[in-house]
Amino acid sequence: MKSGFVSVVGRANVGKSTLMEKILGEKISIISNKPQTTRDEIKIIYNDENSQIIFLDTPGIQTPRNKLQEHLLEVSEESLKDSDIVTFIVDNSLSIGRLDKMILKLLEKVNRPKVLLINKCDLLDEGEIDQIKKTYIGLNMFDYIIPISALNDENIDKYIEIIKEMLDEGPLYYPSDMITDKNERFIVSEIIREKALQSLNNEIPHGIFVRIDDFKKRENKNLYDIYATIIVERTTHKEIVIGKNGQKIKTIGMKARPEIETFMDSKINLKLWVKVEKDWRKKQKLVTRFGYK
Ligand code: GDP
Ligand code: K
Ligand code: MG
Repeated sequence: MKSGFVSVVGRANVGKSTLMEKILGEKISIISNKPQTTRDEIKIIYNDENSQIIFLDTPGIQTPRNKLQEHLLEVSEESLKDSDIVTFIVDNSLSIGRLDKMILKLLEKVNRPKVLLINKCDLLDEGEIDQIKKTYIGLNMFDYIIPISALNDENIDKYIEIIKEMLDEGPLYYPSDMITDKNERFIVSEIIREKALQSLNNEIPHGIFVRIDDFKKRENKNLYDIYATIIVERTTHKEIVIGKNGQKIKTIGMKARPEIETFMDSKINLKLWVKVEKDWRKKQKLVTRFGYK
């Protein structure tokens, strides 16, 4: 039995969540066009007859500007140290950008085998892929460099094969039918948060948090009552999330409910509230209370 932990790092929007989703074939992490939607570390567990790979999907690394972002960077560093293999994902950019350089510096300190995935190769021609490959070969840091397209499921099987080859013999760390170590509440809150972000466009950049207040199955019924609160930073934001005549919050609920029903395989009665916690991201105490630590 081969098993072990593989951390997956890369700046926001290179396609980490898309890759994880493809590996599992199910919605586990959150996909969004906006950076920093994956706030918490999520373990994605891949199982087959003779291996178990635990992927650590980390939040997008950004230059820390506030307490929440500082915390995100710490999470990334921690999961690097905890893992047997490190995967660094970049996208189709032809040269190494500022944030990628920052991550490379972080990786230099980590004495683990490293795989580089060049994602979004569907947007590149052969010559461009070679050019990016050469740039990274020049760094002398990676044991393998694999061009992939997470979106089109290209070369992901090759990546899994290489990971299996590199891992040592090990135990079954988690029950083999477990797909993620995050509980249902967390995933439900992520679905609501994703729908809120989609419905709000850029009106409230990143300043929302979804708290599950109640999560109960009705006796003798395939029906859950789920009560959740969308927490915003400002009163003006609260008005935006509620919308004219409550239209916006209604839309968020309508989009989230069918997805939660699919995920839970059950009927859902979803009730949403909106509450202001002033500048919650700046206050470390609240960041901690909301479970980021
Ligand atoms: P993350 O922030 O690293 O988790 O990135 P996401 O998985 O959320 O992806 C960010 C955006 O890139 C989304 O719009 C994805 O659809 C897109 N994307 C991801 N992988 C690919 C790929 O292989 N090719 C292309 N063209 N787009 C991709
Ligand atoms: K994203
Ligand atoms: Mg993500």
